[in-house]
Amino acid sequence: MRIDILTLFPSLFDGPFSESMIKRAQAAGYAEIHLHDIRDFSTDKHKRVDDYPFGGGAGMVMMIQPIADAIDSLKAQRTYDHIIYLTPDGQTLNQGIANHLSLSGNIILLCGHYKGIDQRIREHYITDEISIGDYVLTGGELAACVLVDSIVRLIPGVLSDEESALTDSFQDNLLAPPIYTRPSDYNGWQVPDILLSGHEAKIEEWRMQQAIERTKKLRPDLLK
Ligand code: 6GU
Repeated sequence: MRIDILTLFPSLFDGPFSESMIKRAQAAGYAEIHLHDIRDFSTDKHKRVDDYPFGGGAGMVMMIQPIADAIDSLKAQRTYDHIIYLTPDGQTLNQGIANHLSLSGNIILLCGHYKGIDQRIREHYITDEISIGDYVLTGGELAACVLVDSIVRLIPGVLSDEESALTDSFQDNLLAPPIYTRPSDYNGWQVPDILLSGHEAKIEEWRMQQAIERTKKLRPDLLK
């Protein structure tokens, strides 16, 4: 999968994309992530990318030209399955959306800043609008990192243990059961006996019960 990210702050992505799973996914060729500085596309002599809102009001608005030219230049090179705008008023990200997007070939992520982007970009270019939750971030960059992480780990082959994405919390609308590792007794804190029993079927049944109980208690909304 190829992911093109349009942002005013490309260096915000340096850390998250250069460690762990996303780093490995890129090195192994499963994901290609390209960062583009929106400011590079500004035709303004001062490289301005924002302007005052028509009608007045607080905050600046990201203007059409640099964003439109950036998206046009990408679309001239390949076709995109999704052109996604990260915005707090988008659809809230969930595992189903991540699963769906992980099947894409090429996607563009557009990160907004200031008060947001000119509405006409949303109307004429954007195919999906995604939020990562009901709170406000300074810009779409951190949200884009979250979205990329949630998608890339689902690309077949990226996770070392192919099983593990299947047993994630939320994959079946259930929270994951508790997990333990050695020692089985830590100063009197015991691992549940069933996990030491070697009874695979019983262990699976226990895990499913635990998952259902935890979900009922902590996230009953998932069971509806
Ligand atoms: Cl995608 N962007 C911003 N600026 N804030 C957010 C968000 C996105 N998702 C939740 N809060």
